[in-house]
Amino acid sequence: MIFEFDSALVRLPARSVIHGLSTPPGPRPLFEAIERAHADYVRALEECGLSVETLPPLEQYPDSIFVEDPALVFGSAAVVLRPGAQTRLGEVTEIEPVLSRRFERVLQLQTGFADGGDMLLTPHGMLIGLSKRTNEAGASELRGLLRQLGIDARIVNTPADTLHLKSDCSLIGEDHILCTATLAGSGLFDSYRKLIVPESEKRAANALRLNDTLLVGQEFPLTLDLLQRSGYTVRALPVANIGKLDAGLSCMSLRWKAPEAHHV
Ligand code: CIR
Repeated sequence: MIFEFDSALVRLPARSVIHGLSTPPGPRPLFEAIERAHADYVRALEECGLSVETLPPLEQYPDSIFVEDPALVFGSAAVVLRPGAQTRLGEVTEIEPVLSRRFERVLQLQTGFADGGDMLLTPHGMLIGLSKRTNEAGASELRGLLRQLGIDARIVNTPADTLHLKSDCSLIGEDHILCTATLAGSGLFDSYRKLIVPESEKRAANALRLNDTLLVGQEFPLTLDLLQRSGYTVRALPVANIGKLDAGLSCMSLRWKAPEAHHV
């Protein structure tokens, strides 16, 4: 089942996180606030039933707390990506040995660029969003790698004013998408039921479903209310400071369900 998870990797924020990328450059977040938000996030993952491994901070990579971007993980396989921001490409060298220890099979993107934030796994396969960070070369090579893992992928467009595809949408049920009005109008999710976030809460579209719980930014009361009234079990978490770095809840972990052990 697409929402079943029992394991996650996270990386502690480095002090340099306050210099992470943001477009346009806006007010800087506070380190202590990010540290607290990260601790709340890890606790939430654990309370959702995930066993969390915490990687050490990397001062030389301010955005390395956002571990979702340099890799994709599945039950027994992982794909090391090539983040499209120049200051983030080196994160690949840091995450690769970690994944090689944990996953039977690790594939590696060799050309172009692709960020994990542009990858939305659905029951019908992976959507790969072309964006400022994910280009045609990276997307098409990635589609081939995913095919080797038995996963179909479709290359789609990310709205122009958005960092990543998943900044604007999250799969919250097997056929249910939480998304911005722009993405709802794009036709991409015409075969899904859609819950559209209010214009004043666009960043609420990046939510994270883990098992039966939906993690949602606590700064988005209208969206929280809509989700609760739709019957979701919601847990609100602070995102104001990571939001200053264009990030949301999916960005701070890699999540998977470990394959069943084979007994003989
Ligand atoms: C960046 O611009 O790369 C970071 N400041 C934010 C990355 C957010 N990651 C994500 O949405 N998956």
